[in-house]
Amino acid sequence: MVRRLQIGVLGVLLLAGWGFEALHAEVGENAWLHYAPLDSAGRARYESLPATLVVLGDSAVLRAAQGEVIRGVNGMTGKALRSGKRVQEKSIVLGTLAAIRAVAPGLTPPNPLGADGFWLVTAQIRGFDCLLVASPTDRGVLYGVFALLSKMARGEDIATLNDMQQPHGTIRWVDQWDNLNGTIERGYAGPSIFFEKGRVRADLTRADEYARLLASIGINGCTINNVNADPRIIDDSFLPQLARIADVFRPWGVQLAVSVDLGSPKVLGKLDSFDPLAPRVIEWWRTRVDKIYRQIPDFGGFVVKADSEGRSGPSSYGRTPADAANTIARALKPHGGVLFYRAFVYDHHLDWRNLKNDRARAAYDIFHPLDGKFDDNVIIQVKYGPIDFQAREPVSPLFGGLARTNQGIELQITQEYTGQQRHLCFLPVMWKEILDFDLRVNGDGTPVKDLVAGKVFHRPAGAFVGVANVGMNPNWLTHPLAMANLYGFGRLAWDPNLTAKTIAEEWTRLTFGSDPVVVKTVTNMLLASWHTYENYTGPLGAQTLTDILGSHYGPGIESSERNGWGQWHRADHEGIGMDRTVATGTGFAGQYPPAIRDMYESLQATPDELLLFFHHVPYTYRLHSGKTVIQHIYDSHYDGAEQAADFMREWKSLETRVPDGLYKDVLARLEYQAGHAIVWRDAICDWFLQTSGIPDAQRRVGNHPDRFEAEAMQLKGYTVMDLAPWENASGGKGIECANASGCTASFRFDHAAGTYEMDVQYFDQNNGESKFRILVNGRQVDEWNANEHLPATKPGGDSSTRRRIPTLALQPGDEIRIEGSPDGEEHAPLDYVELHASTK
Ligand code: GCW
Repeated sequence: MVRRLQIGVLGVLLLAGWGFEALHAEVGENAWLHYAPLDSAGRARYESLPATLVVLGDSAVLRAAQGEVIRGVNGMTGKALRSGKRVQEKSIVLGTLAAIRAVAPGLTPPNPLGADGFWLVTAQIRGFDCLLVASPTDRGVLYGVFALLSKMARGEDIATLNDMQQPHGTIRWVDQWDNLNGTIERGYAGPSIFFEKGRVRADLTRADEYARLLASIGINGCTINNVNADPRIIDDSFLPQLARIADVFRPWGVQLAVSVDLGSPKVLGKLDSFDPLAPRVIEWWRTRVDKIYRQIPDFGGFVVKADSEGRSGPSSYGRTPADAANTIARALKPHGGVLFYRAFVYDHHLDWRNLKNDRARAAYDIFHPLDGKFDDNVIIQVKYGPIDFQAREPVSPLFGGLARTNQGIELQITQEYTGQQRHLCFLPVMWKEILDFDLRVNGDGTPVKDLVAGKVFHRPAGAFVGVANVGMNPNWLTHPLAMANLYGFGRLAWDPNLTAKTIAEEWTRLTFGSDPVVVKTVTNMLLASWHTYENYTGPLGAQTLTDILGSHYGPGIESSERNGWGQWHRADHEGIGMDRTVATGTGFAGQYPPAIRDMYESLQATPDELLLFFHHVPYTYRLHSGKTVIQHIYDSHYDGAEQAADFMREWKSLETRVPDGLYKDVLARLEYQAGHAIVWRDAICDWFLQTSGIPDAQRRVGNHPDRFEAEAMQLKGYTVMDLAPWENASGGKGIECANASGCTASFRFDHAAGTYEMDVQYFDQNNGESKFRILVNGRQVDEWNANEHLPATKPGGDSSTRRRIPTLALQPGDEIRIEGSPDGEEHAPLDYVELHASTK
């Protein structure tokens, strides 16, 4: 049946010159769906692609698929496809298997296909060579179309095709944490694409474009509002507005879902209770859900966050999560809806003095005893680790603790704890480690990817959920390279057996074109970036040592200690780490199946990268690597900061190979990251040096011969300030200017004559736009405004920013003067200047 399409090589010469166009791709709204003109070789490869597109059947989804083929082929090859209803010549044919069987009775896929799966095949229909995109469902046809266009955009040969793909799991959703007022919790890319001022936006263009992007990577559902849910989302007045979003999602096969507040029957329904077992409450949910389905017949379901971080929950009535989940699930059941109940339930008022207390235990302690008590349309949504989206955590033991309950994994695309899209951090590398981790539930062979797809325990459902939080920013996630995370989430939800490298290469090709130098460089940067980020932000599984009580962005090492939130690392003068063993600690390790429990229970068997998650050890403890813990902390932070600087160098090698605007945009972000990585490095190294009293064997920590501290300069108007926490400024101090007319800080250069690279470390708050000028012997060499929107209203680790002057000729005795002009609440704050002999 499978035939080779006659793809000719005509026109190679005619088409030369298209390659240049391909260079002008940009990221923007189209993300990885540019369909930029192919280069001459690419166009030649698809020269004899059929000129006719036949769609068998009619539906909104098939029309979207048809439109996409026309758009894609036109964009890439310049050809305008003719549309037809019957195969009367060589054609591209889209249709369900049933429709295809009607025109070509013998044509069946080699293996059975499930819903959403597709078959791309070259075959003859009525004697004509055809390229078929077939699936049991319209949505599968749409997925097949995107797969075909992706192959073309990446220059794959499609002359002979016989490619069957079936998604690993049935439910592949993204969650958005959008608030009705248009803000997004932990969103770093501008306001909501769905809501504005308490209502659904009048213009849903971006929602439509988003659904298209999601469909292109196989995502079939989207929960549009914050899990910290506003009850009004399912109010009568809101339902027609939700229906409008469902209308723009529908052609792309994306089901609409919303997060609901468990207290809704009381807050919205004005009942005297929200007890999930009270008959009037049960009835309230039933009626509410019926109303929703009357307006949105293909509504996907609800997500519930309850008894967590101040949200109301069944515990108020002595009821269990299963009681609450089932009540709502039973209302959804007749309509085919599902209920996601989040396992992120924990007490944030834990007593930190009790060494047996452990937040990591909460999910398993609460949900494992309820295994088997949840209805079949409930899915327990489990964050990948037992704490909270840290850059390094072990996998949640709950994945192994639900055998008679549906479960899904929750991954975080929005980089809450991984640099907030200001730092490059390609997460599929981490996600792969999690998904491939074998929990050995019944002996070997139970990796997380199979548990959460329902394959191990033969569950009716399983799910991959990614918290995306895209916003109105044209690049969706702001940092152009962060889009690789959204792409990678979808690809892994579809096929968790793909490698991170394959995903990185695919995304790079689709986004930047196929220049091998670009593909190799960007892929390498992506693949290195998570380890790099981990290296400079948190050691050996002790979690991201960030400001846990505020922004979750810059360093804040002690903020996690001595409070009820339970993200303790327990570092003191002697050692660091949380003892989570059964033998002497919190017992968390005992929640894993025996083989895994034994590994984590043993100090020797625990892998270095998770050592401090499971054990409290002295700083002098020797790792498998041979290094002591303290030296590892120093080295990894220096390595991480170096690697971040390397990203900049690598990107610079692409200057002539990527579009100029995009080149500059990414370069500026990488420059910022390299500077902020040093802030992280120094904060963590200085803090551990002071706390442990053990010096760095390489004498780097606390020793900065090229640094000129602002507080040691000659100050006019500027005053010295102490920073809290102290480690977030070099030497614990900085300077600030309270004079509206400005201040100066100056010093005499006393190193050897030469050309230098000068870094000015200042604090860029979001409540003012100070101005800085740099003068050498009275001559201005640089000036800038501190106008970034960092999550900070005061000088500290979130606001600390580097300005680099790449080349500066200096002689001993030169006067270097910094003039700072404050603005608003920002007092032109400065930390230090560093001068390195220029390598240029
Ligand atoms: O990590 C925490 C975030 C909260 C979030 C919560 C959750 C939506 O800091 O902003 O709330 O997790 O996942 O529920």
